Order: sequence, then structure tokens, then C-alpha cells
Amino acid sequence: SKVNYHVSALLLSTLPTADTTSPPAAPFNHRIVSARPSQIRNFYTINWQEVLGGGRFGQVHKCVENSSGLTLAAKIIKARSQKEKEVVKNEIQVMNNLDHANLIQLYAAYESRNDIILVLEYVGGGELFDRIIDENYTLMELDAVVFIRQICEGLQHMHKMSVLHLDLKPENILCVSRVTNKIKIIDFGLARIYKPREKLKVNFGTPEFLAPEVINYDYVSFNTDMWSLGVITYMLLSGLCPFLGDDDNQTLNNILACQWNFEEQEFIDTSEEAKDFISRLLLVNRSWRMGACEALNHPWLSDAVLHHPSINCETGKKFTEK
Ligand code: PIT
Repeated sequence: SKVNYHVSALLLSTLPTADTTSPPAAPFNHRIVSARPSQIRNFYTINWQEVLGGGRFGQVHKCVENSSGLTLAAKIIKARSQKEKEVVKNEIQVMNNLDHANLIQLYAAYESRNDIILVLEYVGGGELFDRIIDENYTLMELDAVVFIRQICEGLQHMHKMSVLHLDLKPENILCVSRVTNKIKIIDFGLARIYKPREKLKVNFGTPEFLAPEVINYDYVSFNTDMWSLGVITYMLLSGLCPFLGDDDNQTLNNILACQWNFEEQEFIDTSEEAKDFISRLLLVNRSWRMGACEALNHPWLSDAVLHHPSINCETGKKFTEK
């Protein structure tokens, strides 16, 4: 069954307003980082008790820079061989190109014999994934608009800088705090500069989010990320995974056949604009999918007035705001 994320009926936000302002920028200017061959503990105090999250390649801990008192996050990535180190250095290179409030910022990096540690902007709101599955939240459609718009803005910046994320999923979207709907995209471990005609080998961790061209080992492009955006939108609106089958094989088949629908009762109250938005992303042919800019201009995201009349479409702000 694809009913894997249960969503109950408590309200996340009772105010029907879309806060369309950007999340706070990192508390430091954009930095061009390279891995320094020194010990991180000479400069930072890592809180080993506080685990912020565990990704594919290691754990993230809260930490403080001793000289400035700045709170940051330290991601420890095991990398023993030269080849493993090169992969992490690619991640650093990619992040050096990305300066945007919806993309987590890199502060520093330290290299030692067995690992590379990324020191990152700290955000404490947890994964968007946890909000999808948390029974204490029910995401309203307006919340989804606010989340998806920010993901789109982050993607638009990445794509403008010729960077593909290639691993977008709710686990890789962090909330800035528990009380706002501001988000930042993380995990650039699979991200890369777009090279026309580059094919992609990926480790099939979670197949639910893979685009058909990734499964088919075909060319990937900017619109590969847009497929993932479609999957995330579907999940935010319903708590369901559009392609999840009884096993990985079935899931992969569902993706390749582009077999998905809005038949579940979770979509009863979903607007036609939202459904149209998803339908223009979950297309097997990647050249038919909306790009990030087009998505931002889609009525579901741009006609804030549709969802709440006090939002000025020109400025994205409430009419009462300056
Ligand atoms: C935080 C809080 C948190 C996780 C992270 C940062 C992780 C960020 C991250 C991870 C990556 C990457 C870039 C950023 O490439 O819970 O402030 O693998």
C-alpha cells in the first residue's frame, strides 16, 4: 500500500496567511571553503550529545566556534581513501557556488586521516519529513505552498548556477525552527555541475524519489530535480508517497510507468491548481516538466491571492506590510 505516512487532523497553522518572506540568511557572509588539514577541535567545541541528524555519510552535531561563539552544525563524513575524499571535496566545491537563503551555507571544512568535517549553518527545526509524518501537525495546502515555493526558489538558484541537486526528498529539507514554515535545502552529496549528456549512477537507497531517467541510467538534467519536487509536493498535500509499491521493485515499476493518481481520499479537498502543479512535474518525459522558474509562475505558487486575499501578488507580502 502507498499509505505510509499517516497524517491526522490537528492544525499546524490556524491563520490562513502565507508567510512569503524569505528565511533568515546564514549569520555569516558567503564563504569560499576548502578542506583545511587541521584538527577541528582546535577551533570548535562539538556537542557529541546533540545529534542533529544522520545522513547517508555520517552524523551531524551541533557545535560552537570558540573564537566567535557562533553556533553551527558539524557534519562528520567518513572518508578514508583518496577517492572518498574527492567525493566530499566535490560537495564542498558545489556549496562554494551556492549563496542563497534557502540553501544551507558552508562555513568551513576540516580534513583528517579518516574523515572530512563540514561546518555548516545551523538550523534547529528538524526535517520537513518529520512534519509530514508528525501526527501533531496537519499540513494545510497553504503550508505546502509556502514550503514548495521556497524549495523552488532554492532550486532556481541552484539551476541558475548550473548545479543539479539530484537527491531532493523531505529528509533533505530542513525547517529553520519549529514555529515557522521557513526551510533550507541540505545535502549536496550527490549534487554536481550540470554536464549535458552526463548519465548518472546512483546508489539505490530510497527508490521512491528517483526520477525515471535516473532509474533508466539516462541523461539527467535540471528537470530531474523538478520530478523530485513533484513527489515532495504530492507528499506534502497527502502524506502519501505517489509511487510506493509493496516492495522496491514495484516502486521502481510504478515510477517507470509513471503510475500515480489523485484517487486517494486525502486529495478530496486539494485544489485543482495544486493537482495541476503536480501533473506538470510528474511527467516521464523530462523536457515536458516545468522548470523552477515556470513552477514559481504557476498559479498554485504565484496566485497567493487564490489562497488568501491579503497577499499582494506583486510583492508576495501582505497588503498591510511595507
Ligand atoms: C543543520 C542541521 C541539521 C543538518 C544539517 C545542518 C546538515 C546539513 C548538510 C548536510 C549535507 C550537506 C550540506 C548540508 O552536503 O540537522 O544545521 O550533507
